[in-house]
Amino acid sequence: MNRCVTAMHFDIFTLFPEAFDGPLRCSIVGRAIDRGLLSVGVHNIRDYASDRHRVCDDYPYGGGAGMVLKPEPVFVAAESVLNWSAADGEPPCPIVLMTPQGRTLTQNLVSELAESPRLALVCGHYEGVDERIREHLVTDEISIGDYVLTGGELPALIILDAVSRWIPGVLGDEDSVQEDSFANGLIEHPHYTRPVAYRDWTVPEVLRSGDHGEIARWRRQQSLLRTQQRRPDLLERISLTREDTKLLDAQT
Ligand code: 9D3
Repeated sequence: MNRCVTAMHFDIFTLFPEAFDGPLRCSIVGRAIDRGLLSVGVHNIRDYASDRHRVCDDYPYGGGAGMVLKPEPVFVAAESVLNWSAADGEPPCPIVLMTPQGRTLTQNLVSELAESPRLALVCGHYEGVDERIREHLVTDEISIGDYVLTGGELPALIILDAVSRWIPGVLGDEDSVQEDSFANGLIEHPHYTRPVAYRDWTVPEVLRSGDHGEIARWRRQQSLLRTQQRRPDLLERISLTREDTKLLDAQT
């Protein structure tokens, strides 16, 4: 499957750079940065505004509610950080605009983004961005789902988080990125750890049997059943083996 060959670099363009301070220091992403597998430049769009008050938004032509992100600071920020000019044509890496009108993020799209060694993410934070940013600067527009947020900062962090998992060495176990839910089109089986009995609730016998064939079958069956119950849409998109059909039928 698609995975990138080396470390990755992200450039994030935002009016709220402080939104990235905490998340980039935590957990797996924080460790990936410490280990040099991932590097992130967080760029304040406001630093690239040319007027005295460094204004980045303005009223919409034609009227209406809300403010619109001005083109100039965004173009100047992206062009200087990427060391490129929009007049030259193709940018050196994908420039992704975070917007509710974009393609919905999926694990497939994440794995495609992970093929690029460098990604630029532009976060809007107003009712909209000037259309010329879409037409002449960005190469992709992505939404993280059908709900309304206050800006593109959390969506950018979500893309960074999901893509980071595809960088070799970021996850402890190199195979887990492939094994994960959605990679095989099913949701996960239940997990248990010690103690074997918590209050009155015990761990299923099969998981303690030591019979790895039986355990794999049980887990597959649980994945199939859960997917059927909770995400029938996922089940329709994969082809079940005869064994899968048997496991599903055995339960009903
Ligand atoms: C009235 C039209 N609104 C769109 C639903 C305007 C609007 C509201 C909120 C425009 C931008 C925003 C802020 N959201 C994002 O920038 C955003 C977002 C989101 O709200 N949901 C899912 N994915 C994303 S990516 C960026």
